[in-house]
Formats: sequence, C-alpha cells, structure tokens
Amino acid sequence: MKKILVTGALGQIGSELVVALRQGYGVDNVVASDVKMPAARHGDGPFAYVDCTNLGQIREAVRRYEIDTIFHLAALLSAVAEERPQVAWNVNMGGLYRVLEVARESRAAVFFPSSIGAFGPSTPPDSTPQDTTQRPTTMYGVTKVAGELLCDYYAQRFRVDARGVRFPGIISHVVVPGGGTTDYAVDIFYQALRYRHYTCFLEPDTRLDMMYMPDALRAAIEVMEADAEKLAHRNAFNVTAMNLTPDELAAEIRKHIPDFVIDYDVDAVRQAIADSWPNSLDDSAARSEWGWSPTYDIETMTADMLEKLSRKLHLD
Ligand code: AKB
Repeated sequence: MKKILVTGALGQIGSELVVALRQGYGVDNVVASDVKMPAARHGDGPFAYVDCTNLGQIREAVRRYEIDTIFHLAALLSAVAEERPQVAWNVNMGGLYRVLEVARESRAAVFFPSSIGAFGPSTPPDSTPQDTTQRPTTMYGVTKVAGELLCDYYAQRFRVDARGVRFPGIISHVVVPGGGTTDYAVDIFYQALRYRHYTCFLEPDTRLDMMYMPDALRAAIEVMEADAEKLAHRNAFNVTAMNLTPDELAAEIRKHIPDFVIDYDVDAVRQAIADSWPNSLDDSAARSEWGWSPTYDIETMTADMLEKLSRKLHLD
C-alpha cells in the first residue's frame, strides 16, 4: 500500500481509519473521500468528493491520486438498510461493484468490511465458524454476503487483491455510528455520562460480539498488510474482541458510574435484526492466517471509552 483511497471517510470507521493510515503511510498518501463534504478542514491531507455509485468519480479519484489500495467503507448500516432496502442495495452493492471494477482496471487492492450481519437465523449461533451457512434475512446481510462473494469472484477471475473482515459491532468515541443495530453499545456511553440513564432499544440479554475501534482499525490494516501467501481465505475473515449483552455492558459501566440506570424500550425491527445474528464468532482463521489478536476486552474498553468521552463532552 503506497497510495490509499478511503471511501465513506467521514463515517464512524472512516474518520478514524484515515488518521491511522496517515500515521503509518504519510498524510499525503491517504485520500479521504465521501459523498458529503467535510464540515470543517478534514485534517491536513487530501479529500475528494466521491459518490461510490458513480463510476466516473471513483475512477477519477483513483487516476488523479495514483491510488493502489481502496478501503471501501461507504455503505448503509443494518437498521437504516431495513428502512430503505432499495437504497441499501444501490449504495452497498452498486458502490462495491463499481469500486471493484475500478480496482480491476487500475490493478488496485480493495478492503471490504463485511459484518456479523452476513449471517442469519440458520447459521450456528455460538462460536460461528469461518465457513458456514449464510442465509441472512436483512437487506444489509444480503448485501454483505453478496459483497463477500463478489470480492472472491474479482480475486479469482480478475486477480484483484480483495480482502476483508466480518466486523462485529464497533464501539468508538470520535464519530457516532449512523443507523446500525449495535449502535446502542455506543449511545449507552454518551447517555451514561450525560444523564446517568439510558433507554436501550434491544432486550437486556441480546448477546452479540463487539470490538473497540483501535482493534477494528488494526484488523482492517493488518489484513491488508498480511502476506498473501499465508492467506487461505483472503476475504471475509471473522474477527471479534468481546462478547456482551446490554445488561452486562450496563453493569460494567456501573463499576465507574454507580448510579447509572438502564431501562428498555425495545424496537421490534432492530431486535429482529439482532436476533437473526450470531451470539458469538469463531475468529480462529484470522488468528492463524494473519496473526489477528484483539487488545481490548469489555473492562479496558469501558474504562477507555469513559475517559475519552468525558474529555470530549467536557465532563472531566
Ligand atoms: C450494524 O449494526 O449494522 C453494524 C454491523 C454489526 O455491521 N454495526
């Protein structure tokens, strides 16, 4: 990776991935791009307006900056994709297809973030294996499975170096996620610090895998840096860091904020999405093929989130 384009760079993962990549690869070698213009100056590096459903705009950014690697993050998340399935198909699949086409033409590598959403109710729910049944029941999941297959196809048919991971819910404090089912695990920290109270839209015992942002950034970068010879899968690696329910996360937060109260007002749509996803993932393929190992667990993530968010919200 020498010249990198990040799509969806103003989103939850993109805004932090751009910073991490610029630290490793140089500010001028990482081009942030999004379909929105940044509100203020977006750091010091280059920014390009790119709508991923527009082949010409992707092609032009890749040509202009001589891009050799694309981190394609632009996509609708699960809850909003369920509200607007036609838009989700257009953005998630149309965007990935065009990115892969430009990568084929320009010999660029592609990172594609899949998700626990690529699994469905007929998938073994506990310690879900790397290779297993994938029959998701959401539009988000349909686009993630189809995206995984399309990446494999472009790798085999056209030798595009397409790689990726299946992310669990991502917890972070810089930019809030927009329209995901696991967003509660971010919202809870803001509300705990501001109001000592959070009303959760998932049931107290909804068990899902999660990951703190620093680990998610490492996963994305490390899979792209991995020795291709050692990769048997290459694309859609299960990765995980911790496993929790809303109730367990609230209990962990209460160790720092003893008067924190959680109650529940369940949103049927997001609960159904969460119930269709695995309880936990087996990430042994990522561990053995490219040395994946998370750093943060629920205790260290919670302590760090509360510290960083208190500072951000001027509550320290
Ligand atoms: C979502 O909730 O939609 C995402 C995901 C798990 O892919 N955070």
